[in-house]
Amino acid sequence: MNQIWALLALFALLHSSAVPVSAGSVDIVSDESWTVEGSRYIGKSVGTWVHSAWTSIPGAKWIWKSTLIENPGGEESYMFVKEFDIFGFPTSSLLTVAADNNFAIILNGNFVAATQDGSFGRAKTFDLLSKTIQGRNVVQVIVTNYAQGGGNSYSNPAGLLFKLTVNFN
Ligand SMILES: [Ca+2]
Repeated sequence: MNQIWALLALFALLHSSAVPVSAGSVDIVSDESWTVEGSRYIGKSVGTWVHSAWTSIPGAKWIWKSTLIENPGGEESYMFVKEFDIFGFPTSSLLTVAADNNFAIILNGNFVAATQDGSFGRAKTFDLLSKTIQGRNVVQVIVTNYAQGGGNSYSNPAGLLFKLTVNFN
């Protein structure tokens, strides 16, 4: 009989101390942990030189393939890739993003948005809830820097600034 009570007590203890599934929030930001892919290149993102006309997003860094761009006189594109995990069911997913010059965004294989007019002076926001999933997510951002004839790394810089805030249950 004592053994039964001991088992019941143990069960109650285990039950009460079980870790509950808790709601949370996570920020996915541009930083040095992203992968950068080009037509003949793959590497890690780096913090890039920041132009005074560029906007800012708290917690996010302007990133590029290199600190100073290598080809300011020609148009070039790189794809920035980040994998992240959401440990619950997403209840909101809000993206704030800016780029010099243009971006196209794909989340989990789904097209999100693209700009044609540049967006480095003011960030744009997008609701990504319908494309954000529980578990592993992959975001890809293709950024194109326009050519500037006679330009240099300071007159024609390039960068991506990104912050996705996901709330989950
Ligand atoms: Ca530029």
